[in-house]
Amino acid sequence: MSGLLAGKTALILGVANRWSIAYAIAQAYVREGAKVLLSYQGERQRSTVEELGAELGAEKCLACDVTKDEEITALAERIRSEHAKIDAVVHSIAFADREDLSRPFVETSRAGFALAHDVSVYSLVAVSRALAPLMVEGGSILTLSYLGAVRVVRNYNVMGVAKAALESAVRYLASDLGPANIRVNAISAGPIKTASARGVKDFSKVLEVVANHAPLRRNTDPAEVADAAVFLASQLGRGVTGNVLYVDAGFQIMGL
Ligand code: 1JT
Repeated sequence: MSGLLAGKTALILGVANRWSIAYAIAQAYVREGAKVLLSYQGERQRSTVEELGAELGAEKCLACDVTKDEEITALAERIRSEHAKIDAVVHSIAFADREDLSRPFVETSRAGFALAHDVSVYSLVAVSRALAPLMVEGGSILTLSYLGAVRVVRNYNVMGVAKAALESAVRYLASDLGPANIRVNAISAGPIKTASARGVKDFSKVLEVVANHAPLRRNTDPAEVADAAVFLASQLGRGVTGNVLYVDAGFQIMGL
């Protein structure tokens, strides 16, 4: 077996269920020969993620609520003592209050703004700081973004502002960690019907518009996001850092 990620250990944060983008990435990383570690948020998610991990062929599941510094430190310590090093981290985590994704953006509360940024942006900074010292042979840190970071997308609201901060954080982290040969990138995926997207007002209309206008005339499949994530974590991506790679059937290029 000589997959693109053979000999590498990867931590994937953000598997919630079979439809998660992180789940598709974990599948692809296992397929390419990586040893995959999954994190789950709390006891409530534990059994679900353990089941999914077993099904995937993940090595183990570790608890980590990314809003708690001590849990991030404990996660890094466990990986250090049990695996010594890590080669790739995938951050596929975001959260905002439901009401903030439907009311006008101008109505965003201070608390709703802070929550979205804490979970969706600061967590990348904290996880990168804790795990970079374990990337002793260099490494790849990857996060997930969306077009709402750079364009106004109706209802995306505070998440768009958070994703803009996330994409900027990718650049600053890439600059800080580049000398240690740690690359930091984002994939900006087209809209995908995950649990997060479920309940978003008019989400099926968003999918329909994209399928009708994207150059490839279809929506984005989580498996093609996962294959791009393999590229970025592998030797093939060695020259790419600080970048946002669109995996969106081309939708982002269209004007009128
Ligand atoms: C969150 C949610 C982050 C949904 C998300 C997200 N990133 C992408 N989506 C899907 C989406 C949502 C909207 C959209 C396009 C895609 C839910 C809450 C947690 C954070 O607008 C056209 C609104």
